[in-house]
Amino acid sequence: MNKYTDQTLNTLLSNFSIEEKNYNFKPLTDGFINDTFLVLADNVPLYVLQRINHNVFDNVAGLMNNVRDAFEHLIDTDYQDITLVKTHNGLSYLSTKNGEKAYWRVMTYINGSTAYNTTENAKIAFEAGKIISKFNILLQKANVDDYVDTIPRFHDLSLRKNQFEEALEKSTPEKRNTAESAILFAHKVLAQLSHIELSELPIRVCHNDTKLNNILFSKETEKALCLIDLDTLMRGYFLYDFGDAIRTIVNTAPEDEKNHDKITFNKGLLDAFIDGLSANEPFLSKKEVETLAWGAVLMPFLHGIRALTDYLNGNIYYKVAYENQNLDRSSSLFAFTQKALDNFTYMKNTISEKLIPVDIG
Ligand code: GN1
Ligand code: MG
Repeated sequence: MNKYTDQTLNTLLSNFSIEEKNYNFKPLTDGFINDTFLVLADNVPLYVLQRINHNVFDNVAGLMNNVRDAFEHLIDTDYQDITLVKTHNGLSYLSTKNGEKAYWRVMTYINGSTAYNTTENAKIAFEAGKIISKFNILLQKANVDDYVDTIPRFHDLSLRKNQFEEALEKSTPEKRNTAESAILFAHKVLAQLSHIELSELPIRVCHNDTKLNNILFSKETEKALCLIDLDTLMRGYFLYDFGDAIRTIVNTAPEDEKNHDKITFNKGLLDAFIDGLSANEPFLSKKEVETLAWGAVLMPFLHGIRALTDYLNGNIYYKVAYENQNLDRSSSLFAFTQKALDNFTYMKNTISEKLIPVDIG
C-alpha cells in the first residue's frame, strides 16, 4: 500500500472531475483485494479512491457498467446514494498504462458514516437486514441480463471444490499436515452440501459480498445508509446475500478469530437481522424462504474453503498479514459453519415465522 506517494495519488486524482487541490490520503486496509484510500482535504474526508484489482476482476469495463446501472436503481428515501466521479473524458474509471497497467475509480464519501467489522448490537443487526432487503428489492427493477459476471461462478460450490482438490494435490505434506483438521472438515461438509437444490430459485442481481463491514451506518443514528463494495454485484441467489450477512453478524467474533470459543451463533442477532429483512415489503419466493437457512451454512463454508485453498496454494489470491492467516480464517469460518449446522432447525423455524413469501412468477 505504501507504494503510492501522496504526489502519485494527487496526479491520479487530477484526471477526475473534482476540484484540483493538494489532497491527503489515508489507506483503508480492511479489504483483501483492492487498494483503497480515503481522500481528505483539510482533514475532511471527501472521496474514496480505489485501485481495482484486475487480476481478480479481469473485466473492469463490465464491472463498472454493472455498478453504473445499479446506481440508477438504488434510489430511494431509505437508501443513501453514492456517486461515481467521472474522469475528464466522461468515463467512470481511469486506466493507466505507464509501467504496470492499473484501473482507478473515485466515489463520493458519505460524511458521518461508519462501518463495523463485528457487532453485538441488535439495532445494527436489524438495520443490516433492513438495508439488505431494500437493496435487493430496488434491484428487482434491474435487468439481470444487463449484468456481467465479474467473477464467473464466484459462489459455485463445485468450482470451489475442484479448486480445493487441485490445491490439495499440489500442496506440500507439511501444509497438509498443518491444515489437517480443516481439510477433514471440508470433505465432510462438501458431502453434506451436495444436495442443496438451487435450480428452482430465481436469479437476481445480488451484492454477493454482504458482510457487515460492507454496510455503511450513520454514526449518529445507527441507521444503515447503503451498501458499499459493489465489485461482485452480479447474478446470484438471495441466499448468498443472506448467508454472507449471517456469517458476519450472528458471529460476534472477527472472521479470522483464532480462539474458537469466541465464535458465536447469537440467536438474538439472528432474530433482529431477520426482523430487519421483513421490515420492507415481502420480496422472496416460497422456494427462497424454504432454502434460505442453507445460505448461512453455504457462505461461511465457501469462504472457508476458498481461504483454505489459498493457504494450500501459498497465499496467491488474498492479501495476508501473516503466513497462516488464510488457514486461521478458514478454521474460524468452518467453526461458524458447524454452529450454523447445529442451529439449522432454529434458523429454519425463525425464517418461516418471520418471512412471508410472495408470488414472483
Ligand atoms: C474479499 O476484499 P474484500 O474484503 O472486499 C472477497 C470476499 C470475502 C472477503 C472476506 C472478490 O473481499 O468474497 O467476503 O474478502 N472478495 C473477493 O472474506 O474474493
Ligand atoms: Mg468485496
